[in-house]
Amino acid sequence: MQYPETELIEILKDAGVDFVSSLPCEKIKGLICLLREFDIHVPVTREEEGVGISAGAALAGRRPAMFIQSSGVGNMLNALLSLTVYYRLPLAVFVSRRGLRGEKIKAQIPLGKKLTSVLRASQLGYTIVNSRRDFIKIPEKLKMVYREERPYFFLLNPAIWKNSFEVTESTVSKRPKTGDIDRGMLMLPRPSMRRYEILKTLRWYLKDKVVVCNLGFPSKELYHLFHQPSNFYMLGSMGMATPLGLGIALCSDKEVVVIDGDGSLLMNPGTLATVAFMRPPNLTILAIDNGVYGSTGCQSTHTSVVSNLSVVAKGFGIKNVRTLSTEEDLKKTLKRLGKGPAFVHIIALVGNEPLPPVDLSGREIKEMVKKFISS
Ligand SMILES: Cc1ncc(C[n+]2csc(CCOP(=O)(O)OP(=O)(O)O)c2C)c(N)n1
Repeated sequence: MQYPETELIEILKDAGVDFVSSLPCEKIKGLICLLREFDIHVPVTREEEGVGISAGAALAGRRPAMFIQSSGVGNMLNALLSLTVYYRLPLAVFVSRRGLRGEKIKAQIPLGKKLTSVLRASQLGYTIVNSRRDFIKIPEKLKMVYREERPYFFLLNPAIWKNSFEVTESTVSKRPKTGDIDRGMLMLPRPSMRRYEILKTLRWYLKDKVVVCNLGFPSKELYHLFHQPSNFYMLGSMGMATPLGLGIALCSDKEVVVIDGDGSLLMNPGTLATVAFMRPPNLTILAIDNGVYGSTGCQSTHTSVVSNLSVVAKGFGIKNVRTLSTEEDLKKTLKRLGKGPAFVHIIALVGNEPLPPVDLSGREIKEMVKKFISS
């Protein structure tokens, strides 16, 4: 029997979709894997960016579609209304719906629950696709998108993908396993540790500091390895770990360490310019760069192929930038890091430690960290 993913891709191809962009959600990792079948597939760094790129593609005569998580609808709204709607451009947006009943990640609920209200308030049309049987509704609506030149949403229930194929790390990650990594003229050291091993090494360094940790597996791993009341676990809000850490550092004398990821930094890289501009001496960013979106199926990020975050941080004006990949270098560097703001770029292997979610509520995390900051 055909997989739901292949069936959906065929519907899109039949409708003449010839330009796709995406930002992964764990629930649609199989679907994202198949997007390479399209003429052009652009993996974007932020959903809003995808709206702009799709608008350009539409101007050049293409039929664009996007694949994102429902949280990303929040990121794209302004561009969608002021660009796609205002200029009357077509865009089909396939949304992996989160925050429904049974959602394990509670931070998905506030926007997830309001998603249809947000779309209605913005006068954006949508079709709810709860099961594979609902695929029958899609072709007509797709025709309408390209005929009437307007955006339209397809809200995909996670239950659709129950009988999907397995996606493994090796099918999606592009980072070479051996040898130094060549990014044009810029060599990066060969990775030797996964995020989990890196976090293990950091125990002594993180102790009694405010630690803001990236969402998904990074927070699960930190919670499991080294929970302390000064750890702020991001449970959602991709791209907000460094801004949150910056805000704390600017308003407190505590040492603040952000554990961020390449995917999340690429979603909101401008924050590194703000860090450089504000120059908080008590802020250190540990950028664990495994070259993938680790928490959503290990799809490659641009750092695994072309982009170098050390150069980005320097270019934005951060002076104290270190690049490393071994346990020994990590320990040595952190012992003599000097004044912040500092950006420690740690090149890492792909891989997550299978662990349960952080079992603290947002409110518990807030109270715990607030108390520590004011102590
Ligand atoms: C706006 C938005 N889009 C997509 C997601 C889905 N998502 C959750 S974690 C994640 C990957 C984060 O990757 P990275 O920062 O590189 O960290 P890693 O897990 O690789 O350590 C993605 C894409 C999300 N939470 N929010």
